[in-house]
Parts: sequence; structure tokens; C-alpha cells
Amino acid sequence: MGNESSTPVAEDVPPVTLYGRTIEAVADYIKKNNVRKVVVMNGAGISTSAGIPDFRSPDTGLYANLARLNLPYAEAVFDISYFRNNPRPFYELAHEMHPGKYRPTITHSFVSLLHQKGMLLKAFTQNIDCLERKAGVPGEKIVEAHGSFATQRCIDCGLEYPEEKMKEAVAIKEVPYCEKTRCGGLVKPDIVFFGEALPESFHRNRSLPAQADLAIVMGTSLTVQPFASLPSFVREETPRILINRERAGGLGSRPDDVVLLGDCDEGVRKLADALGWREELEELWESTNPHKGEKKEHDVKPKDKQTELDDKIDELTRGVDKTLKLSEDHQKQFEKDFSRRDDTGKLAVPGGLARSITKAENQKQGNAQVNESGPTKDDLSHVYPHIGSKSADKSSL
Ligand code: CNA
Repeated sequence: MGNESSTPVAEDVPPVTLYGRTIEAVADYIKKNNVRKVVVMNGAGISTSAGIPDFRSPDTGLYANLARLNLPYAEAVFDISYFRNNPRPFYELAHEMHPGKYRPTITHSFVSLLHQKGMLLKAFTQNIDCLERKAGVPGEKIVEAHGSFATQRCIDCGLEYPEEKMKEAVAIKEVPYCEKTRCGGLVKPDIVFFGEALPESFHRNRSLPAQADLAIVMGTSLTVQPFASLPSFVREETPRILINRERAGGLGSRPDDVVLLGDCDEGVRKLADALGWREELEELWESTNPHKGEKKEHDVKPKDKQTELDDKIDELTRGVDKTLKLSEDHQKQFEKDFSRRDDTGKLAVPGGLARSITKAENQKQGNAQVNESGPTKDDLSHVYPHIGSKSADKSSL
């Protein structure tokens, strides 16, 4: 069993089960048919918005960014024979991908919501990041088809290796070795490498899609077998939804296939909207937020326009009061300093001060001539603004 035809079903071919090939039609089908056996099939694309790169996206995918590891070919990082000879590149990568660092996406929470509503038959995942678990989907509802970082063991004798020690090794990018005396084999997380068998749980459950009343395929290129064949086990008349950035695995070739090209998180939000689950979904996702309850700067309620205006007026009033107080002080000082007049009727200003005031005023007015004999009352009114108008009216501000 392989991938199906990738030819999309012709537009004039009517669906059999749904009233249309739209997300609204799927929501209507779920609500009216008491859907209880949803099978979900996930890939790396549901975790990219959490910050974990997928394999094959051009530019951002892991394969496009492995040059620094000097691999002979990109897949070598997950190749068991290559790992035996050179485990370092894998541990470099494990350091970046190790669970614990990442928060589930809203797409993971959508799977968890399906479970809470008693609708999830099984979530098959190719991901090794454990984010379905972290989102609250119980272990028995998940088939980690390519294994996960949840456990680890020696690749020679099979002895399990302690989780804490593994965490330490990954944190410092150190290759861990078996603790059994005279073994010393390489330790590897129980993720399935190319050339290794899939876990027994995959084989035990692989026919479950045939029992599904709805299949949801998300964030996968469906290029890795045998996982890629799972959607083809879904019965012909059972609706299948693909939520992915690109077409994959022949989804869209059956009359009841609904293809939602684009972002997974956006796709599940649309589906939740159509089902009337949006608020519940957002709440469930928020419960996975390690910073929930913390106030962010932009969460502080902005002041309304009136409060802002009142604050501004208060600020200006304080400024004016201060200026007036200074002005009064200046007035007193002025009267003290200039109470004497000379014979010509000019104010008797101490020479240095008179020259600097007059010079400043002349420069301000572009007047090259400096009145060395001292300023008149008019000259001084520019420097002492209160002269001539004793106080400023608040209302004129
Ligand atoms: P893949 O082949 O890299 O394909 C990912 C698919 O998801 C592509 O079709 C992308 O276009 C699509 N995609 C990427 N981001 C988004 C997004 N935000 N919204 C919608 N679509 C998106 O990965 P597969 O899972 O198909 O391949 C199987 C491999 C990937 C398994 O062996 C995994 O172990 C392996 N893998 C897992 C992880 C993880 O655990 N998070 C990360 C990287 C690779």
C-alpha cells in the first residue's frame, strides 16, 4: 500500500458524505453525525510554529540547514549505520530539538480538545518532540510511529539509560554510552532511525484508520513510509481533511477529501470556529503557556483620551505654576538689582551682566551693534518675560 493518486478530484464530482468540500461542511458533518472516531495523522509541520524546524521545508527545514554538521547526505543524521560511526551530528541536533524547551502549538491543543470531547480514536504522529503528550493527549491515545525522546537505550545490549543522565548529555552535547560493565555501547533516544524497525504499537494500530469516521492529516509531506500509507486505509466515503502548506499523499483525490492549504494553526482555528469551539480551544492552549497569568507590558490597559488630556493639563499647570514662582522670584531680584537708574535714565545694571544681556538680545534679533551702555526696559523684557505682563493666564495655554 503506497500513496494514492495525487490528481485532485474534479470540481464537478460531488462529495458523497459531505454537502461540500469545505471546512463548514466538515463541521456540519461532525455535529450531525455524532462523530466519535477521529483519527489524526501528524507530521513535523504541526510543530514548526513552536520553533522546531521540519525536515523538508525549503530554507527553514533541517535538511536545508545541516551543512554545518558536515554530513555526507542530510538524512545521515538519522541513519543508524552513520550514527554508529559518528554519533556527534545527531547529538548536536538533539540538543536543539530536545523536548522540554518547547510549548505545544494550538494544533496540538486541538488534538487534545478532540480527546477531551471523547472524539479521538488515535493520534498517529511522526514527531519525536512529545508535544502531543505535553498538550494533554494521554499516552495510550498516541502512536509515536517514529518513536520519541521519551525513553532511551543502548543500541548494542538494549539496556535502558536513565532519563536524567540523558537530559544532561543532550544539554551539554555529550555522547552518552551504556553503563553496563563491558558493554559501553552507544546510547540513543528511542526515536526510529532510517534502517530501524517501527515500534510495535504502530503495527498493532495501523489498521485503525479503517474504523475512523473522520481523518485529519496535518503538517506532513507524507513521504516517509509506512506512515505515509495510513490515510489510504481510511474508508472511501469517510471524510479526510488535509491541513498543510502543500498538497501531500494524494489527499484531495477522493470526493470527500477537504484540502486546506496553509498554516496548521490557522486551519485548526478555522475548524474550531466552524464548530463553535474556538473559545474552548484558545483556553486549552493558554493552559499550556508557561507564562500564563503574567502581565505583559502591552496588557496594561491604555488610558482613555480624557484621562490622557487631564494628565497633560495637570502637567502643564504644574509647569506654569513653577514658571510663575520663578517669575516672581525674578521680579523681586529684578526690582532689587535695577532699582537704581543712572543720570540718563538708563537702568543701572552691573556692567558684565548688562553686556551679556544686551549682546544676547542683539544676536537674537540679528543686530550686530551691541549697546555697551546697558539695556533699556524693552531690551530686558525679552529676557525677563514677566516685565510688562505680570502673569500668564492658564486658559491661554
Ligand atoms: P517533512 O517531510 O519535513 O514535512 C513537513 C510538512 O509540513 C511539509 O509538507 C511542510 O510544507 C509542512 N509544514 C511545515 N510547517 C507548516 C505549518 N506551520 N503549517 C502547515 N504545514 C506546514 O516532515 P514529515 O513529518 O512529513 O516527515 C516525517 C519525519 C519528520 C519524521 O521521521 C519525523 O521524525 C521527522 N521530524 C520530526 C520533527 C518533530 O518531532 N517536531 C521535526 C523534524 C523532523
